[in-house]
Amino acid sequence: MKKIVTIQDISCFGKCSLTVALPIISAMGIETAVIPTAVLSTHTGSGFTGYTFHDLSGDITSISEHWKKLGLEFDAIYTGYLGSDSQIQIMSDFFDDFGKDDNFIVVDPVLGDSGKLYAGFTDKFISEMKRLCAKADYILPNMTEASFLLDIPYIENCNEDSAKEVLRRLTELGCKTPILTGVRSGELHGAAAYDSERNEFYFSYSKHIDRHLHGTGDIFASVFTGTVTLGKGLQKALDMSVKYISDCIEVTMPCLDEMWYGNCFELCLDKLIGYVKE
Ligand code: PXL
Repeated sequence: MKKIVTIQDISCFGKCSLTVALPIISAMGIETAVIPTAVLSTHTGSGFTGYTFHDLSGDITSISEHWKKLGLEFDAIYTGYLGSDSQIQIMSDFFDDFGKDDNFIVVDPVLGDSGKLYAGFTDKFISEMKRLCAKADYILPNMTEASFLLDIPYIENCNEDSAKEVLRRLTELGCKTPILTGVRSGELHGAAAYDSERNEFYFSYSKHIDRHLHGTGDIFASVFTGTVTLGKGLQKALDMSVKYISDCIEVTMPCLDEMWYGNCFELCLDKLIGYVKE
């Protein structure tokens, strides 16, 4: 069995980060080890106020020390939401300890959405995140995150030409294969990737639905990491992630009143399992 370790927070309620990554990667038939970076009562996105935040930085280091003694190895290391500047340094050390020639690192540089930073993030955090991106094989920013990583204005409707330009600039951070989500082509919405070693661009789209659903980026990153871990290649990884996101949005739209804080991703896990078998 393939084995991924994913390192991000547990938002106890709100369907994002570990409560999304764990079921999705497991459904893809991949063993999922986790290191929780923090425990929050809810996610910090719009709609929730007064959330609790318990930092687990000390535990990350002791878990990693124990794993080193056990000699554990992973096919992929995938980080998501990180809670502080120092956690980024801890991740960087973790990459040094567990990164190998035959595994790969995915950094989802969770910073914000819809042109805005998430609560609590600072300029220092952004510059630390840039340094973490340099150590990754794949980074998966949305347009908001790309604009903060590159110090460029947020592009509301990013077309293919702009996406190519943003992707080229993202490689200057030091990551050879950046992926940009939230790319638009006419009535379509999707993602683009750039393999800078081959100088090739990849695109994948589905129907655009004009509604932001929280946790979508975490679903994308989980499916993408799982698909690459299964050895299916970059185009297939984009296609499966975009298709599954579209399935999730479609099942969530009829129950938005109840489901304003996340996606009903559980209702279409069967489709994802089908895509893995294709
Ligand atoms: O979905 C990204 C995410 C993960 N974890 C926490 C968040 C967010 C986005 O707001 O607040 C705690």
